[in-house]
Amino acid sequence: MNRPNPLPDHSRSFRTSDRRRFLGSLATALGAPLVFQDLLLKTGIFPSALAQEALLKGWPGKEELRMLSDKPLNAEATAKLLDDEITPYSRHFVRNNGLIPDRARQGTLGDWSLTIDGEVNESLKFDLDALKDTFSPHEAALVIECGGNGRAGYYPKVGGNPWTLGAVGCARYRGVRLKDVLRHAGVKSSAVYIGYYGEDLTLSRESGKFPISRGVPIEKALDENTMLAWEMNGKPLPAEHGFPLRLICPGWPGSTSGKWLKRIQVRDQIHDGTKMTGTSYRVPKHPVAPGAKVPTEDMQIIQTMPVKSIITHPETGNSSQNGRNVRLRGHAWSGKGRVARVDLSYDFGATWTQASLSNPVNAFAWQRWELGLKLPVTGYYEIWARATDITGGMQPMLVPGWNPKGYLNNAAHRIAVRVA
Ligand SMILES: Nc1nc2c(c(=O)[nH]1)N[C@H]1C(S)=C(S)[C@@H](COP(=O)(O)O)O[C@H]1N2
Ligand SMILES: [Mo]
Repeated sequence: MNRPNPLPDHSRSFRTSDRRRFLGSLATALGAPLVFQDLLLKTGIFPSALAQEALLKGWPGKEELRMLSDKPLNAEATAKLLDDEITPYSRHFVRNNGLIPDRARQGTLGDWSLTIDGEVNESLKFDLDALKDTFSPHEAALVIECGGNGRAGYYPKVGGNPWTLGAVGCARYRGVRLKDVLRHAGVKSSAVYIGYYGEDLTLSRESGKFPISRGVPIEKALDENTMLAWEMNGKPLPAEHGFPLRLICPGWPGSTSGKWLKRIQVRDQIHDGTKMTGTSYRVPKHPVAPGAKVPTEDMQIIQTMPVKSIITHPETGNSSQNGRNVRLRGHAWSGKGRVARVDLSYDFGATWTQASLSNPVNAFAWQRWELGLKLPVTGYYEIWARATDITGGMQPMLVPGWNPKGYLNNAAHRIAVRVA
């Protein structure tokens, strides 16, 4: 049986700063090396005094995030940190499968180029200036959400990073449309899929191996919202997010948005790169019992991400500042297109009130929702938010269908509020 998603859970608000203080005092009490019991903190280079130090301080520039591991770097936001319309760099989650390339760390282009090859009339190579000069610029605010966001809610537990709800962000990107670049090379009628190749190294630095190499069907690659980006929030793409160039396939699992891009291969068959096969980014074709072993041939590639929303204010566990009047806000998004409505409940789903919902600034940006609720009496409340998209897709209240890798948990977000 699936259990309800764990929540108004106050251990969730056990913040990085608290953990640091706790670990700090523990380290002082026991002396290094400290053996971590905390499953949420795992690292490739542990135990070592330096690594402990790095973890306790947080990732430079992203100290507010909850760090799941530092090698590879994996870090997520809390709901409160996602309150901005446009997620700043410091609050945007990071999901790496391998090591950040030296070129990105140094922020120097050197001999970098992007190759387009495969099922095209002419293979092409661009440096960054050539990309900027050849195609018209494209700018958009786009949600990137990891397919495993919410994984920690599945029971029985599944392997992989235990993301809660912060492996999502909506930043503003500048670059070019992928379709313009592909059309320039001339897409052959044999093209069915693209595969990306990045410059990141596997954890063991094996040459010729890629930590991840995924892609999308050619129709998605040619969609007007799919882009190659060299800027995030008005600055060159940061090291962690794919400097100098990344792919963004909005509405699809974050894993399709290749970072540190070097090559896009246009293919006459589905891509077979690292993490395209087996159980990676795949879910059962038919519903399975929790904990079931699913044969590979019964798994299918995840396409669009489901409708979802988050309550970014107030923070769970807080007391209302305004007596029985509580102002709530957050964001909603869907890989299927626009969100049509967001409803909130303070009585465990017995009644619902529709929130006001703004239009997205562009396709695949998240949408702000807001609602003022007057709670009937003082006391403790759970507040639930549930989004519905234009296809009629609606968030489930409980954790949806279990799957072997714990993808696509779009259960409604619930917070606790105390009214004095
Ligand atoms: N080259 C490369 N691209 C990658 C990855 C990676 O490890 N290497 N991780 C993918 C995954 S699983 C996700 S969810 C997104 C995360 O993007 P972000 O770190 O900018 O938030 O990048 C994707 N692109
Ligand atoms: Mo991901």
